[in-house]
Amino acid sequence: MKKRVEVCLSPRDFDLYSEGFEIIVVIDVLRATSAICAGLANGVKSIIPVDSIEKALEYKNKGYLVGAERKGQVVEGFDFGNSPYSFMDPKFKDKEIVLTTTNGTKAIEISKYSGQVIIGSLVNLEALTSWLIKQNKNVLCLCSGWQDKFNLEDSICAGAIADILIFSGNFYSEEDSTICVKQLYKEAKKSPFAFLKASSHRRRLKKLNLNKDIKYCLTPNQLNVIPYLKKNELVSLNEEESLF
Ligand code: 3SL
Repeated sequence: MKKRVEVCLSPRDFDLYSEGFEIIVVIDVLRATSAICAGLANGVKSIIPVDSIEKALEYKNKGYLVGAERKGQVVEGFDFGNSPYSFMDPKFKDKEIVLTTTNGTKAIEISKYSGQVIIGSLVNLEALTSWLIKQNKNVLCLCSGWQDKFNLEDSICAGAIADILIFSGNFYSEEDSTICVKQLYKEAKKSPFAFLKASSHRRRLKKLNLNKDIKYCLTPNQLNVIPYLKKNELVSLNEEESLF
């Protein structure tokens, strides 16, 4: 029997979609889920996502390396922010680090009680979709958006996941949100970077001189990593491991 894949366009709508999905793919292409993939692919042991600066501070006071981003910038007093390049720093190798971001870590927090959280982005699109096709589970893609608003980059990534899963023949969808993002992805597929030129978050990050991060995050299929939430930590799934 075919499984279902659907897309929730904003964390604000999550309650409308959250039932009946064993897997929740949290997507925050610019930049949280791309940074998480980059970190785990480059040897970070685990990443503890937290949804507030207060919780992040508690970890910092216990001696953890803690990243904190709000509105695209590193929060004063923290070790790093949300750039995928910070996560590639050899000093993070084999470390358990903590991260809080404006939207991505909040989306992880709200979804963790509804299904197995998996981290998705354009950078791990191929690895992620090949794995999802093999699981035989209902999949919900949750777009982190920007402060509860729809955004283009998470939507095209969700569209790509839904499109690839449905094309495999093992999945179907029913929701208009899923049809809509599949169409967007078809428009964006040739060059996500060019397609997103006018998007609000690309403009926001460009103003902060983060073009290098944008290029990295919008380049599909660079990493063979599938981060998943294990208790309260994001870790990389290894090939022999089965989650269900
Ligand atoms: O909202 C988030 O979680 C971040 O990814 C936003 S930013 O790209 O770091 O500005």
